[in-house]
Amino acid sequence: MNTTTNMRPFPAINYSNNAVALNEDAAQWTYTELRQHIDRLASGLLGKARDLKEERIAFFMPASVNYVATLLGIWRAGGIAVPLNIAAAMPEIEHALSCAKVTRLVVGISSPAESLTPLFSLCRGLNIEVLNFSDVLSDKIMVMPELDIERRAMMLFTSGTTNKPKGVVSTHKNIRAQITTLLEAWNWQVEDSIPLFLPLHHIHGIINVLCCALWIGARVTLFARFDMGTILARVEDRDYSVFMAVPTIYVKIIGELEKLPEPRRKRICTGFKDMRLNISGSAACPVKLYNQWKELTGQTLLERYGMTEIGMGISNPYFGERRAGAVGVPLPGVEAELFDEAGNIIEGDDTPGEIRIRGDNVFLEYWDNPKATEDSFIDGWFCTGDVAVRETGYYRIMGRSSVDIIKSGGYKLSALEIEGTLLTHESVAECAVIGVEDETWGEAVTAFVVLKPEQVLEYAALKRWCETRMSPYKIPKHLRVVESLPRNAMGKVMKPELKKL
Ligand code: MLC
Ligand code: AMP
Repeated sequence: MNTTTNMRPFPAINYSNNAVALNEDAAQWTYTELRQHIDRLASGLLGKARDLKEERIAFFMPASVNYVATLLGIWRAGGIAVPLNIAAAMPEIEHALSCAKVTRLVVGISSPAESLTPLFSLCRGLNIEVLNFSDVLSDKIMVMPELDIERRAMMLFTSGTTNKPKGVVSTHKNIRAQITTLLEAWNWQVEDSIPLFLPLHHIHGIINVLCCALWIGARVTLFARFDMGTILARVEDRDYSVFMAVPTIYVKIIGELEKLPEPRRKRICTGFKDMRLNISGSAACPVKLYNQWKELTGQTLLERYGMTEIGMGISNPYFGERRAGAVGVPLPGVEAELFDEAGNIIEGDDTPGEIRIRGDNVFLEYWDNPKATEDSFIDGWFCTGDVAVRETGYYRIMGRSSVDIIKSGGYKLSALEIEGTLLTHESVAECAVIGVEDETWGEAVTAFVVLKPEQVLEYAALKRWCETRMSPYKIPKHLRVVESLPRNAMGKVMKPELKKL
């Protein structure tokens, strides 16, 4: 394959298309208009340079046309896009900016300036230039660099079994593979219309929704947050043909539908039924939820499995059986196998093992962390840490090899990172964080704390304390103050024992 292609951000996007690419509030942007916006942003970032040469450019913006232009503009100009979590606390943003060695940060024009003051002073301290989106737009369109497809394109931060999140670096080739497999597997159509309400610092929103839709030429309606009222009203109006969400969102929608008067509930359910596809992913979809959704809307949820490092790996089929509680079969172009503890491939069904993945979809590296990168690959296979079993060829996720990873509402959280922060609380002597099964969140973050002598700690006070130190979704939902933590002979906390409590 010729790898030095005319690798504009999306070679397959038809920018001369006068169809609507993006809806934001009442505004519509055609593909032609979007292209102009991207080119102006890319040109502004380039200035006199011919190529951004993998400069890490961060951006802090809710889902918006400006967000899309920044992401695609950085790709077009040869930079590495670092989308930041707009709900993150300052210490988390500081970690991302300094880990990625970001040199410039683009902020959205609609953000009220005073809320950005802490971010601005943080950037000053880190010597990062802050740019306002509208000031970057250039009227003079520059010649864009020809990019090798193997070049780095994006860095997303993911929590893991380490204290601080790692920067997952994907190349243009990885991103292309992650998109094209889904276009094929899920039968994306140019006529498709999809709402995008997921956070845009993770692949679910970025790749599965935004990039797939734009690549095929479909329409994306952007929401700065999960605005259930407006989204359900649009579903009722038959605005969308595809819907992608995490299980928590389906749980929340069902809760809302149950509160609505019968005629309206029916109209919204028919809106879902008439779509061509409803997808659930990022966390396990319980069989109960799959059945409830089917009963309520007539839609058979398509569940799939993915990870920041690999994009999507395994999916139930678009045509064919979508099995409850299973994530399906490997996607086109993705190699997936189960491995036993001795490192052998498990042939056949019914024996659990670790999912390992190979293919162009698999990321390049953890940024500036060759040790973590090396440790996560064995013989070219990326080791996901997820355990699954095959049943008549379909993969069923059984859990994770680490108790230190929690999935809450689709977000992957590191118990160690949360523990590390809680340990800086003046009243806390020891702590252990686990995920406890929860109908809405999948797992609810629960903190077990041993206090220093003569200290007291109420949940409300701890929550307030956490608010400036971690993203809202990491804040423990439950606090248990205990006399001591159960430890094994090596002194390690026995988290399974805590789960029993
Ligand atoms: C919000 N809250 C959460 C939470 N989200 N608590 C725990 N876990 C979460 N995920 C809390 C807030 O702190 C707040 O608490 C209260 O819930 C209401 O906040 P909200 O912002 O109004 O909630 P809502 O908008 O309903 O958000 C829920 C959600 C959101 C499900 C829409 O969490 C979300 O967008 N999740 C998706 C994450 C995602 O995209 N993951 C994909 C990663 S990529 P309080 O106490 O202040 O009221 C990946 C790979 C793959 O996993 O396979 O896709
Ligand atoms: P992230 O690192 O945020 O990309 O999260 C990836 C993790 O989400 C995977 O390693 C799995 O543990 C989990 N995950 C994603 N999809 C599913 C699914 N359908 N069922 C169970 N777990 C899932």
